[in-house]
Amino acid sequence: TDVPELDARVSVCRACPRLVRWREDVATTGRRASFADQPYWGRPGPGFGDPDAEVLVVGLAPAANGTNRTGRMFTGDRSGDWLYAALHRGGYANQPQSWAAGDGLVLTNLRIVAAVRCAPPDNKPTTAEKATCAPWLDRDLALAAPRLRSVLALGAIGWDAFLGSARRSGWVVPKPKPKFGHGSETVLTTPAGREVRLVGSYHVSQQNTFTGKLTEPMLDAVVNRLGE
Ligand code: DU
Ligand code: SF4
Repeated sequence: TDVPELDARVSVCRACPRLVRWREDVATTGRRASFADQPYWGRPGPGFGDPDAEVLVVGLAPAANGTNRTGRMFTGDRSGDWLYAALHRGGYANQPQSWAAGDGLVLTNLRIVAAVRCAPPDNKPTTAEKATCAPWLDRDLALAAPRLRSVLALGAIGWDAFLGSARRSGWVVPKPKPKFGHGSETVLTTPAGREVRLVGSYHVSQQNTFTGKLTEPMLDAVVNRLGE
């Protein structure tokens, strides 16, 4: 399997009945009024970015009217406005905004994936759904591992998902389990002996950015750690 094939395969996954129903309900009868005239993707969000990336970003899950509408990670929602602006400032994105597929956005040396690939009700996947989706992250990790240098985990769910994936994949993970926080860092070792830096960031969701819990300088600081 290569990265494009993995993205194609995850795009048609139907393993979680509750999430399949939700993603399709939102896409058909549940569209946000301002997007009512648009087609919705209504499927899992595949990874997005540079298939040969040395940097991986691990998000939570697609937003119902964001990725679940546009089919691209963090595209067409407020979270994405923050994330892509920061990636542009950090030199990973050729433009600061992400409107929709076909907008010309190109990521260099960075790929974005998520802990759960289908939009969950209230942005809250269940424990069982996180476990069911984890093998997709494992496959991303396996494909990225030979080149991977650093990982940015957005929120505790992204952090835990990545650590779980690394452990299942035979990586050396520090004990006790590294604690998530904004700016938390730990170093993991792949089975081939490569060191990979994991950096934590508060999630770019509106509940953090609107309240000032996450500021642009805070986000820039963690993005800057990824290339060091
Ligand atoms: O506020 P919002 O941009 O509509 O995002 C809602 C929710 O989904 C928030 O918790 C961030 C998360 N999210 C994500 O993890 N990955 C994405 O691609 C888009 C949003
Ligand atoms: Fe498949 Fe993951 Fe979506 Fe569940 S959340 S249906 S495992 S892609």
